Parts: sequence; structure tokens; C-alpha cells
Amino acid sequence: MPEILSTCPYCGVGCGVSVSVLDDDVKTVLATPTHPANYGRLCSKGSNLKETLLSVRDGNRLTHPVVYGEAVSWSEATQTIARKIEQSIAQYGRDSVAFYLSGQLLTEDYYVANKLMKGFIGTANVDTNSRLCMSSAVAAYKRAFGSDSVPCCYEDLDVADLIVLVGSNAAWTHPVLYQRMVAAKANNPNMRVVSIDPRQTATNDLVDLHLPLLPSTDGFLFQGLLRYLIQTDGIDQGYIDRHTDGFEAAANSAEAMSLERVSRETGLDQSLVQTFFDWFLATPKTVSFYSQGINQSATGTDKCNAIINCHLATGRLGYAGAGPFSITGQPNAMGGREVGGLANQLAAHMDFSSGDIDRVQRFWNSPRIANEAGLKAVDLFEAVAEGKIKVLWIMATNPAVSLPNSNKIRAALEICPTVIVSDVTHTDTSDFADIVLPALGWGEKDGSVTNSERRISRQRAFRQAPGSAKADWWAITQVAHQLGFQEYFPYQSPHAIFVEHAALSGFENQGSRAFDISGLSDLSELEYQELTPIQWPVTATHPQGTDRLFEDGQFYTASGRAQFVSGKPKKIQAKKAEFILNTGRLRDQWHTMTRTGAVPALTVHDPLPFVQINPEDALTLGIKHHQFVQVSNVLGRVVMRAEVSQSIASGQLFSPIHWNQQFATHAVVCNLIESVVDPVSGQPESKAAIVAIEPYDCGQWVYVVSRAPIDKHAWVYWAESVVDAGLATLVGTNAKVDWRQWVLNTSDSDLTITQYQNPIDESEVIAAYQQDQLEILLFVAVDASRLPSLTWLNQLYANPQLVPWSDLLRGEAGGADELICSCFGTTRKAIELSIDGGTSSIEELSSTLGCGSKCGSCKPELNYLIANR
Ligand SMILES: Nc1nc2c(c(=O)[nH]1)N[C@H]1C(S)=C(S)[C@@H](COP(=O)(O)OP(=O)(O)OC[C@H]3O[C@@H](n4cnc5c(=O)[nH]c(N)nc54)[C@H](O)[C@@H]3O)O[C@H]1N2
Ligand SMILES: Nc1nc2c(c(=O)[nH]1)N[C@H]1C(S)=C(S)[C@@H](COP(=O)(O)OP(=O)(O)OC[C@H]3O[C@@H](n4cnc5c(=O)[nH]c(N)nc54)[C@H](O)[C@@H]3O)O[C@H]1N2
Ligand code: SF4
Ligand SMILES: [Mo]
Repeated sequence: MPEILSTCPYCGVGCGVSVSVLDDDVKTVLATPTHPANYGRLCSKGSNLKETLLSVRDGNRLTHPVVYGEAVSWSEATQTIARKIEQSIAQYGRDSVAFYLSGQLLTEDYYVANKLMKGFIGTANVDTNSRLCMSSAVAAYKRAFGSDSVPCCYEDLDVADLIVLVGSNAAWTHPVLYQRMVAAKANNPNMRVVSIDPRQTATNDLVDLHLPLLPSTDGFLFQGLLRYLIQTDGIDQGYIDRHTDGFEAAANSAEAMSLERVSRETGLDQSLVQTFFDWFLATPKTVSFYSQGINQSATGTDKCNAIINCHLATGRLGYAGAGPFSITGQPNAMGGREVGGLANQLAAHMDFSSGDIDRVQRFWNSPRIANEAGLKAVDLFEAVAEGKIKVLWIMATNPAVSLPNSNKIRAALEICPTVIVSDVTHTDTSDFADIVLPALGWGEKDGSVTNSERRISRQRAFRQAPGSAKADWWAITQVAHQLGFQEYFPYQSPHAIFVEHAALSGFENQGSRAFDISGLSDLSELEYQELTPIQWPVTATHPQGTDRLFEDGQFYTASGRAQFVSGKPKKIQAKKAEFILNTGRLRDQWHTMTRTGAVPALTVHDPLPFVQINPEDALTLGIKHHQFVQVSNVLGRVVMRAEVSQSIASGQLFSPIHWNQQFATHAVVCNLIESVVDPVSGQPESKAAIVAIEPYDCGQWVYVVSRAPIDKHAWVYWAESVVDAGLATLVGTNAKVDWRQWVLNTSDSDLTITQYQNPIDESEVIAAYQQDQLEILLFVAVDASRLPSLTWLNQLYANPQLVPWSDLLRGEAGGADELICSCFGTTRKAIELSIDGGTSSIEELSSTLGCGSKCGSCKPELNYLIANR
């Protein structure tokens, strides 16, 4: 069977996958044993890639260009776009046109979009969702190293003696790297792992020390660490003298950050802080692995630099097992940084200095070029809201859900005269589009991506696209042609684009820019097709790529030295009765759920939008576990189910970011996020919204499992998830509904109804059969906390004849079982039963139930269940 090697489309780990295809039919999608990012491992999302391909929700896939509601040909769509751009430029100037791109584009798509905008349309109003993701990390690397260059590689995690996870829930968000750390720790008994995160997360399973600091106080902690290193003689004065500038100033600004002060500001016990500082002090092979808990902050860039400062002061970078390692989120966040996808970069690590502008323009031979930075994401949408942007082309991102203050973003999209959306499926954002372009999805598109360790891998096509869906690079190229730029955009394939991008990276470089892949600029079409994963820089002197940077202590600043940079740490203040809402990711969902939300195995782990609240706060506010609550502030409101949990501290809340209007009402968490950004990077503060929380009641809560979608308009609340048999919709209503009649009304055919009632809690089950087949199943509850779990309903729907219906009457289904392992469908109850029977290790659970033996994403939860039974 032909096997195609590709790269997982989800996170920045960039795992290699091998796809077997027979007669255009995908048979298997498995981990590639030889890919250096994953060596044969995948997480739950990667393991379900085949299922994601097969199941596109409700025929939601976009298949034809649509202009003002009418399906049209590509030439008509691209002509319309070109005319809109021309008219807008003529009437309002070049800055009235903008692109909003994404780290989920391939490098080739990204390169062409950036080139068209900056070099030909002539404005730098092109930004990307990476602004929300790692722009603080980029800004900090540039301040410290003079270049956006990640010094480390994954091997550093294998050989480090101390890994400090800062604002990272790697067990769920970079699971294969997390598994790599687990393996490294098993091999190295001296290795220690620290997690710095206000929440307890699944990642804690691996850690030796958890620092549950107050939200956003990391700056105090790392300044305190610098001071401690200085005071305990833990710095490397030789390295500082030879390779850095600005140490004195950094030392001075850290001077006030005594252990007591750090403890006071962060809310951490002094002994915990002391232990962390001592471990850091004692361990030359330290990697700081940081992610959104650091970046997504109004002081994110300073925090990144505070971490980097500690590495510079100890000379801990540029050798195996050490370095400040910012981990990227999206599959091609790095590719975007390389092509200049951010509004304040030009291309190939060049900025808006006159030398760079001139160089890029000569390379592109373009009639004009943007000569200053454009608007960053939040400002860009502000300009849309103010009516300054007349044509906005959004590609591969869902800003109506993911940008702060979504209500405002939606209003802005509403008033923008021409919104173009390129996507694979229908989304909240495409609802606002005047022109919708159907893009190729994973498995159909072809090109390259760069992962967190600067490794370029190929994504390869292995299946036909539906309808007339086309690659993004192709669509952009067609618009460029319609604008009269044929000769500058002659691309017939991703290969042609890649080699041009590679050539630009080497153009007049001579070692002045870290991003140099000139060694790949002569690839033939065939060599490009066969390109194996390689880490940049790839040059004449490093033709096989480069695993680690800065080994020689030379940096890309004017002085060639790295820079210490310090800012003033700031705290988030909430008044009494207010909460700080933290937001982030779940194990099995990807962002706005356009793909992972379509696969039952991935939805069952967490089927409903929820908010975690500490038991004490819940008690004070009269909120019960699994009741619904409303979280609100002046910007908006969100309705979610309460998860009462010790893993969140009092005064804080945590909510996943994934749900949106395609899946639930009132579920867009970014409705609550203020548009506050870091002044250096422009990255929004997405991890700390000030909100209120209160119980939210409906007269009745009803879980409906059905084969087809139900009409959702009548309900004050609904949330829909895919299950094996069809869909499960939870509705909330204050109306008096005759549910038996409602069920009968949903179908034209004759249904036989079986009904069970529980007089004590007024819950009710209605099962509607067509002949012997269960068609619709309803569970009605007055108290939402009595609703059964989706896992349980799913089992009931699949095997109604096996169900002890009497359990329902006794209310035993309430809050019942939950899915733990999505590979084997193993539930918590089955695992607990096995533990009660004497099972005491993951290995034993794996050998009897399967759970934990495939992708391993559930291992932290298995350990938790074993430890707490
Ligand atoms: N399953 C899954 N994996 C993903 C994604 C996904 O959607 N789903 N998305 C990918 C993308 S694009 C990204 S950017 C990455 C993000 O990967 P991560 O950054 O690991 O994920 P998050 O859940 O956003 O946030 C990480 C942690 O930051 C903590 N945090 C919040 N505030 C603070 C603080 O003030 N200080 C500290 N130290 N920590 C804080 C949160 O409690 C949370 O546990 O994940 C990638 N991987
Ligand atoms: N409150 C809060 N907000 C956040 C975050 C947070 O932690 N908290 N995290 C932020 C971060 S780090 C990120 S990365 C963003 C993510 O937010 P988004 O980028 O908005 O989320 P996605 O759902 O990944 O959107 C990608 C879209 O691209 C489509 N797509 C996939 N492949 C292709 C393709 O090849 N071409 C085209 N044209 N379309 C394609 C998908 O169907 C989907 O609609 O959210 C940010 N927002
Ligand atoms: S860790 Fe999971 S989501 Fe990330 S690239 Fe690997 S398989 Fe894909
Ligand atoms: Mo991200």
C-alpha cells in the first residue's frame, strides 16, 4: 500500500505521520517511527487524524467559492476580490486593505500572501493569529538575541537535568514532547521537573515541584531568581563579560526582589520559591520551557526576557540540555515568523530598516513596498471597527472566536464593506463573509511547515479535494494575477514558492540574519517532494541543518552580544467579589473545534463548555458541581457548566477556549477578554479577565441524543456534540414543554415511545423507537447536576437493550461515567473497577483495558486515578 509521509496539522511539536492510502481511501494514519520530532509517538489528536478526515460535521465543508451568497467560479471570485482591492486603494488608499493570516497556513501560502500585501498592494497591514500566540516570545528573542531565533532543540529535553515548565500544560498541549520528558526522566533519576502555573494541570503528573503562583506574577519570580543567582554566586561572570551587555541594569532592577518580596507578590510559600531557586542554581543543564501562561500577558515580553536573563546570567544556552525554549503552538507558527507574517516584520527575518526595505524590494523586483510596520491584530480589528479597513481577507483563522472582545470583533466584521474568508469549513467568522473561498484541508494541501525546534517538514497531499476547493497559495496567486502582477507570481506549485523563499533568506545575508535556508534554494521539484525534516539554518557551511544556536556566544545584535532586558513586573488586581478568569486548552480539542469537534472520540472527554471554580468559592456562591453558571463582565457573558475543583485556586476561574456558536449558545470565552495588549509585542492578555460568576438556571435541562440535528432556535441554552450515533444536544428551557409530543413532532414516521419517570427528582427518560431501532433518546432534569454524562448516554443509545433502565429511576445515571482514554474508549468507572480489583499501575491497566497503551495522552489521568482511589 502506498505510504505518504506527512506532518500532523495540529500543534507546534510537528510530529511526522505516515499515511497509507489505497484507491484514494485513507487506510491508516500512524506515527512515523523515524521522524525526529516524535520518533513513532502521537497524541490523542494525532491518533484520531483519520477519523477527523472522514467526519466533516453536517456537510459543513466548504466546496465552492461563494460571492454574496451565490456559488461562483474561481475566476469570478478572484476577479471580484481584485476589483474590490483596486477600488478600495483608489478611493481610500493602500492602508484600507488588510490580510489576517494564520500559523495554520503552510509556509508557501504564507510567503505568497505576505509578498502580495507588502510588496505589491503596498501596505504592511498583514498580521496573523500568531500575534495572539507567540509574538511576545518573538519580541523578547529579538530584544535579547537581535533575532527571532529559538536557541534550543528537542534533544535538549532528553538530556536536561532540570526542566522548568512556565505557563505550559504540555501534557495536553504538546503531548509528544511531554512524553519525551517523561521518558527522559525515567532514564535520568537526577532529572527534575518544575511547573509554574496558577492551576494544577495534568502536567503535574510529571513534576517534582509545582509553583501555583498568583496569576501573572512570573515577572517577580524570575527577577527574584536573577537576584538569588547573583547573591549566591551562581552567575557565570565570564560568559556575562564576553557575550552580553546590560547585566548591571538588570541586576539593579532585580535588586529589590528578595525572597520575601517574591513570596509576597506571587503568593507562593517562601520554601517553594527557595527550592526552585536552589534547583536552578545547582543545575547547569536547565531548560526553561515556556508557553502561553507567559506570552499571553500585558507584560509578556518582559516576562520572556526575565526568563532569558536568568539563562544569560548563568551562560545557560548554546549547549546540550540548556536554554530558554519558547514552545510554539500552531503547526506553522514558525513558518509565519520566517516569511514575515507579522505586521512588524518584512520577510525572511528582515524588518523595516531602510536597508532591509531596499533589499527585499530589489529581490521581489516589486513596483512598491510597504515602508513601515502595519497594524497588529488587535489594532487592525480596531481599524476595521472604525471603518478604516474596507477590504479584509481572513485566512485559516477564526477571529470571531479567538480575538479578545469577540462582540466587538463581530460588530467590526459586520460593518467592514468586504470581508473575504478562506477556510475549510463554515465557522463563526465565515458567517460575516461577503466572499467565501474553499481552501484545501490537511491531506489535500501540499507544502512545508516549521516546528518549535526550527525543523522544516513537508505536509504532503494524499487525497482529492472536494468540489473546487483550492490551495490558499493558488487563490492568492490568482488574485495577484487579476491585479496585474502575473510576472511576479508565476507559481505553478509550492516548490516554486519554497525555493524563492529559501533564496530570499540567503539574499545578501552573509551571516547577518539567523534565518538562512539558502542551502535549500536549489532544490529541484523532486528533491522538494522528497525533502526530509531539517532544522534551519541550512547553509553551505551547514548543509544538514543546525540543531542548536548560539554555541559560539555570537548574537545578531549590533554589538554581537546578547542583551539583558528588564521591565517592571505588574500584577493583575481584582476587587472583592470579582474573579480572574484564566483560559486555555483541553487535551482533545483544537482551538475553535472546526476539526476535532467533529470526532466523537475527541468530544467525549469534555463534551460541554465549562468553567473550573474552587470548592470554597462555589460554596460561598451556592454553585454546585455540574450546575450551570453565567460568567460575565461589561464586555459580555458566557454560560457554562461549573466544574468544582481543587485544581483551581480561590479567586480564580479557568475556562477552555474551544466552544463557539457552531457548538453552543453563549459560549465564546473571548467575549469576556478585554483588548489589553503588551506594549512591545501587541500580544493580548488572554489569560486574565476580570469577571463575575453566578448560578444560571433554566426550568429544565434536557439531553437529546438523535441521529440528525434538532432545531435549536427555541431554546435559551443549547450545546451540541457529536457522538457515535449522531448528535447529543443539551438544551435548557424555561418553557413548559410536553417532551413526549416534542419527540413525536421531530419525525414524520411512526415512533414508539417508552417513558420512565423519577418522581423524586422529577427526572425523566424518553426513548423513541422506530421498529426496533432507538431513534431519539431524551433525559430531562430539573437540576442540571443530575444530568447523565455523555459517555453514559452514548452507551445507552448504542445498546438500549443492555441498559438497566432501573438505574435511571434510582438516579444512578446522574453525573455518571466519563471517558478517560479516547483511543480505547475506556471510561473512569471501568478503570476504577479495575483499580478496586487490585490493579496498581498504568502497565497493568494497559494490558487489561488497553487505556494508556496507544497515544499515552491519558496517562496523567490514569496516574491520578490510581493515586486517589
Ligand atoms: N490539545 C490542544 N493542544 C494544543 C492546542 C489546542 O488547541 N489543543 N493549541 C496549540 C497552540 S496554538 C498553543 S499556543 C499551545 C498553547 O499551549 P499552552 O501554553 O501549554 O496552553 P494553555 O492551556 O493556553 O496555557 C498554558 C497554561 O498557562 C497557565 N497560566 C495562566 N496564567 C498564567 C500565569 O500567569 N503564569 C503562568 N506561569 N501560567 C499561567 C494556564 O493555567 C495553563 O495551564 O497549545 C498548542 N497545543
Ligand atoms: N481567551 C483566549 N483566546 C485565545 C487563546 C487563549 O489561550 N485564550 N489562544 C490564542 C492562540 S495561542 C491561538 S493560536 C488562537 C487560535 O485561534 P484560531 O486561529 O481562530 O483558531 P482555529 O480554530 O485553529 O482556526 C483555524 C481556522 O482555519 C481553518 N483551516 C485549517 N486549515 C486551513 C487551511 O489550510 N487553509 C485555510 N484557509 N483554512 C484552514 C480551520 O477550519 C479553522 O476555521 O486563539 C487565540 N485566542
Ligand atoms: S503532539 Fe499531537 S497534536 Fe502535536 S503534532 Fe504531535 S500528534 Fe499532532
Ligand atoms: Mo497558539
